[in-house]
Amino acid sequence: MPPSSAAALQPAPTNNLDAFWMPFTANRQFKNAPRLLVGAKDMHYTTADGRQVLDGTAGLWCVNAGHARPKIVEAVQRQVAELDYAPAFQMGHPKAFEFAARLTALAPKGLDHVFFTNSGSEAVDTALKIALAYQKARGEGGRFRLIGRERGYHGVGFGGISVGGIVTNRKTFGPGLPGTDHLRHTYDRERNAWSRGIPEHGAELADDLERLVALHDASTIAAVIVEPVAGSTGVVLPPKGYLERLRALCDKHGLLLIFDEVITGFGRLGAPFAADWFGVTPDIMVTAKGITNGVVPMGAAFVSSKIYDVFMNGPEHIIELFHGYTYSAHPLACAAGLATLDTYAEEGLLTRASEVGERFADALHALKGLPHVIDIRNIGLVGAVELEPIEGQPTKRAFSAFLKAYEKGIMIRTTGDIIAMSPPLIISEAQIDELVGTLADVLREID
Ligand code: PXG
Repeated sequence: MPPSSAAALQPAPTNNLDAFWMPFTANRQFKNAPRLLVGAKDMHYTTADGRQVLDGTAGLWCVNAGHARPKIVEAVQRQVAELDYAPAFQMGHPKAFEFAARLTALAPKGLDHVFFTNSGSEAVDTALKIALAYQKARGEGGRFRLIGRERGYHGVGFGGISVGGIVTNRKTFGPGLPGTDHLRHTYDRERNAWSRGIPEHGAELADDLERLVALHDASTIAAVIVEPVAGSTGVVLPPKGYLERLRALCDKHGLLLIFDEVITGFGRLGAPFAADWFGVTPDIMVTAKGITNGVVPMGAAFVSSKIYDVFMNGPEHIIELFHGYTYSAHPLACAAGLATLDTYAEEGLLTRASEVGERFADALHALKGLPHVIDIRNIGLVGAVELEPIEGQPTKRAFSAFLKAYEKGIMIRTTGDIIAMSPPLIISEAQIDELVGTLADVLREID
């Protein structure tokens, strides 16, 4: 064996941080002062230096039932020994069908079919492709446009960044998907600052869709995709009546409405899905994250029968939709997902955010008046604290808050100069106070 191959078989030294190009991370900053997590249980992470850190973000908005929950751990362990993989195309395994049936029983009425993916980004792509294929299949192939919204986040695939509305995620990657356009975002600090729950003003922003219809003509538009509550851009809430109005306009113009519920799905707001919370049902619902409690990667696009039935035509041996992934409905993900649904049901977690949401809101809004804070908003177990940026150095203040918070034993997320919190749905009232109380100390200490 040549010496170079022998060297490649040696275990890498644990202090080699160079090879891993970390996602959405300031790599050089991290590698100079690493923050390594080595364990997790319920509401806490254990760091490499042996500290406990309270998880204020459910990982990345995904560990809704908390960490290392026994049922889920055991289900995955059992599954890997029983059936590790089954081909996803032209073959099936029982848990995929069981999980899809359980999910559609939980989903808002009418969303009766599930297409499995491995991430939110793939679920977004799947939803957009199904929307285009549906319009073509029903003889409306001229409808090729996809409408997103400013400040929307729909993952990082080319479809998702094209309908997404975050400039840093778009500006370096060329023109993206042709035929996309964007509604105006719904953040209006002037009228809605310090909103508790859903903001009062701005339902008329949904009428922006009429502007795009007037510009492009409805006959060229396939679908509109929005997050019911935008998470990644700092918790942007829909004003009262906005989603209802958007639904009505989509119906009026024959456009499909897609809700991206990657963050809002599985109990984050206090109902199983945001569609339930708002009483507005989309034609397609995109999910991921909480679908498996973050334990095994998975995403899913829920689709109405109106859409599915259009495809179930023609000769029976022909594949109806040329789309799918090697790991669609992976056995480990399905096992994790089924155990996750059991855990959610047994502990009432999908409605728990509505029970502790008031306590969370009280704690958060008490931060008003602390240094740098210019807005606070919340819904269910999601909260955002917006800071005044340091002049000429946007994002720096919030990032300092993130570092200081980690030092003090809480995990928060920042985007721009906004601090977001979305703790596991098992958080206790005392832990809410600890999380927000520690954040208050952080805000007093940073520049
Ligand atoms: N849609 C929405 C609404 C999301 O929030 C995705 C799609 C993409 O999912 P995947 O699984 O491909 O990452 C997301 C992901 C944050 C943060 O801190 C948010 C996400 C991911 C990582 C961090 O705001 N959202």
